[in-house]
Amino acid sequence: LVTEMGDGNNADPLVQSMVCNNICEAGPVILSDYRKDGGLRKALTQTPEEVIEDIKTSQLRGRGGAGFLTGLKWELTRQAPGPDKFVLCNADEGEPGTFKDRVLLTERVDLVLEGMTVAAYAIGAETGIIYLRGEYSYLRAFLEDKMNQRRVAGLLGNNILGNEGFNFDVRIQMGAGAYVCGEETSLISSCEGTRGDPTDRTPFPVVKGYMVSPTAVNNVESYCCAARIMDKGPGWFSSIGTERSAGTKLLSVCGDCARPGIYEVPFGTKLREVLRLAGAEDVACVCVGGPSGQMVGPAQFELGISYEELSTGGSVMVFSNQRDILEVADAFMEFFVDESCGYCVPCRVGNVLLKNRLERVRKGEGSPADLDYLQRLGESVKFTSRCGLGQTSPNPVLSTLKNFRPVYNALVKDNGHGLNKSFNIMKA
Ligand code: L3W
Repeated sequence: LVTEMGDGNNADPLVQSMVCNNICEAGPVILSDYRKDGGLRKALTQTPEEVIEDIKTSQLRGRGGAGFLTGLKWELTRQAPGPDKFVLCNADEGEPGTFKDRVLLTERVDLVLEGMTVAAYAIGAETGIIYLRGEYSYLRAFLEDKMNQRRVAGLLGNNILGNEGFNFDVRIQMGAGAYVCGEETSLISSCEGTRGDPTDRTPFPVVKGYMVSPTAVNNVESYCCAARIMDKGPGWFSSIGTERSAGTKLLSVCGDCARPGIYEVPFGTKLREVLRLAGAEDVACVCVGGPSGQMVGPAQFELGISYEELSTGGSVMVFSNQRDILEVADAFMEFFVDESCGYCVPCRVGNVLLKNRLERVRKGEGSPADLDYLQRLGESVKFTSRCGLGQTSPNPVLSTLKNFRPVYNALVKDNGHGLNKSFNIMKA
């Protein structure tokens, strides 16, 4: 079951000098053996429209957590007017607990670049950008080396694989450590050389993205899936998983478990099964999807990993019975306070207020009215923030209020039931 150091075959000295990639369970789509560039070669025998149709038929959805249909995204980008189109790879893997893209960029870099090249052919782009998380700067030389190898092999550059007029190359744009740059509009701003601030949508990047041109932004794993779909066929892919979540999902499992690492599981796999694979026992809470996801308890362990039940960009953090769940939620709120870009009031101010009130409850100084306050404020921040960061940052509070209510109730039970106590101005 468990293999260590990736697929065990990586003799590249650059790889060996890098972080250990503990691939624990290999699934059929991404971590199994694959025919290198088989998907690209097949795509080039088809028209771009047929490639898009295949990706649509496969029902591939975004692997970064949002789950938009990839084929539809590519179609909209192709159809949007503009002389230049761009393929962006979101490798700004900043969600705490997520490290599956790092492994793909080390162990399956050809698959990532193959998928980007398929996307370029489909939408009609000549330029691709990998937006690489600042903390992954150690990967840069390795990736540049791989891209050079592909140029020599005719897999990047002009007239790719002898296809007259199909020109595509990729550059790396380094991130600088800001979590918000994983949000696609911030990522685009950063690629353009400006501060990595989010911008308003609409228009979506498919119409006006990088350099105000039609741009397909996809997650690292989405590109890997696209390459495999072209090789093995859309029907093969959609036969795996559930009706609304086709294919497999890479999970990075960490925390209180015996076998942390990367697992590729078919969508629909129950969380309980993931915990069993990872050797997690006496689990009180699992944070599925990182701090911006959901903190769930044993009552939710029978739910499946899927867009319809437990959605995650990859992060699965395990917390045993020995942990203080609200301390974890508090730490996550601190993360969001720190990472908010500060542009919009709900996110800049709301997260601080949420954290302060949560701390009061944790100290045993809160009342039941504080729980209502946390709920209402959390919902306000979620629905009024400008970008994905603020729209998900209250989740540690909201999901623990929902799934760990007895923990909160025990903390506030002796502290009055009205506004009087929670409205103590000295403590506000
Ligand atoms: C045209 C419509 N486009 C939705 C687009 C829209 C949306 C995107 C989601 O990653 C995302 C990531 C970050 N017409 C549209 C439309 N769209 N309705 O589709 O695409 P998807 O599902 O492929 O994205 P994803 O790969 O699942 C999630 C944001 O969420 N995010 C996540 C960060 C992720 C990383 C990472 O992958 N390394 O850090 C944080 O905020 O924007 O695009 O965004 O453009 N009717």
